[in-house]
Amino acid sequence: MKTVFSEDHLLRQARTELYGGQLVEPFERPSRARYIFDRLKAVDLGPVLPPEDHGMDPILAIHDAGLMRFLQGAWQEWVAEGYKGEAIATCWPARRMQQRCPNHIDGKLGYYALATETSITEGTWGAAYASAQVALTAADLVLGGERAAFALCRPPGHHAAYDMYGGYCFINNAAVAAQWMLGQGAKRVAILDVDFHHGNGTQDIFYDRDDVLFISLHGAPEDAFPHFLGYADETGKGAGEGYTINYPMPPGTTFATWRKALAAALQQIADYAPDMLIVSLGVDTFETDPISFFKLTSPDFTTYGSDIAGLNLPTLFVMEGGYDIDEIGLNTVNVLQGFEG
Ligand code: SP5
Ligand code: ZN
Repeated sequence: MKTVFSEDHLLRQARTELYGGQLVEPFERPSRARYIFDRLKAVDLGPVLPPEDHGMDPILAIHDAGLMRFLQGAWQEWVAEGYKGEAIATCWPARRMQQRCPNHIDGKLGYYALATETSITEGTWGAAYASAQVALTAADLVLGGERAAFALCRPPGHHAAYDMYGGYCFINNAAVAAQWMLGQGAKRVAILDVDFHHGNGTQDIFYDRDDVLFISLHGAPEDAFPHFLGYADETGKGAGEGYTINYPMPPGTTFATWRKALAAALQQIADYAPDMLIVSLGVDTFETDPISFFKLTSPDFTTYGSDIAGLNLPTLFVMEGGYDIDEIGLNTVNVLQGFEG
C-alpha cells in the first residue's frame, strides 16, 4: 500500500493543551507521525510519496471561507494583541447568544472554536493545509485504480466542521477527500469513522446529503469528547435521512462488542454500495490510550483491518487520532497490514 506523507506536519508544534485545568504538552504531538512513519518503513508497507498541491478550491468545497481566513490569520492577530501564550478560546456564542462573528481575536476564537483544548500556533495553518493535501493526493491514488492508499495526515481532521475547528482538527481531511472523489466521478462515497471519538465534523458536513454515507463507532457522548454529538438517534436530515449512522459505546467496551458494531456498519456500507470507502482511522480505541476508554489490543487492529478489506471496495485510510504514542505505529500499521491480508 502506498502512503502519502508531508514533513510539513512539523509546522504544528503546539506547546500547550488545556487539560484538567492545566496547560500540558499536547497529546496530539509531532512524534505521533514519526512513529507511524517508522513502523510502516520497518515492515516495508510500500512507497511513501509527497503530496501534490491541489490548492484551496477542494478545501473551500467543504469549509466556510471565513473559517479558513481566520485560521490563516489567527496567530498574527493573537500576537498583535500582545498575548504571550498560544491562542486559546475563552468565550463562546453559547445558548441564546448571537451567532455573529466579532472583530476582536478573542471573539473570533470563540466563534470558530468547538473546544478549548486546541491551541492555535504560528505554524498551525501550514500544517493543516499540508495535511489536507496529503489526503487529496492519497485520494488520487485510489481514484487512479489503487486498491487502497494511506494518507498519513497530521493534524487530524474529523472534528473540524463546516465552520468550526477543535479536537486537534482544523480542516476535515476525510471530508475534503470524499468531496474530491465525488468531483472526480464517484457517485457515492462511504466514510467509516473508527476513531475513538465521534466524527462530529464529518457528520455535520454531510448531515443533509445522501451521496456520502457516514458511520461512526465511538465513545458515547454522555462520557466522551466531543460530548455534544454522536447519539444513536442522529440519523441525518432531509435528503440525508438514514445516511448518518452512529454506534456510541460505553466505557470499558471490548473488541468483541466493538467488532459487532463494525460488522453491522460494514453490512450497511455494503448495502449502500458506494464507489469508494474512506476510513477515518484513529487508533485511540487502544486499551492504554491516555484519553480514551475502549479496550482494543494490538492484534485486534489487524483483525479489523481484515474485516474492512472484506468489503472489496477501493479504500482510502485517513489518519485521525491515537495518543498511546509508543504503540501508535504498531496499531496503525496493523490495520493496514490486516487490510492487505
Ligand atoms: C482527533 C482526535 O482524536 N481528537 C481528540 C480530541 C480530544 N480532546 C479532548 C480530550 C479530553 C479528554 N478527557 C479525557 C478524560 C480522561 N481522564
Ligand atoms: Zn480520537
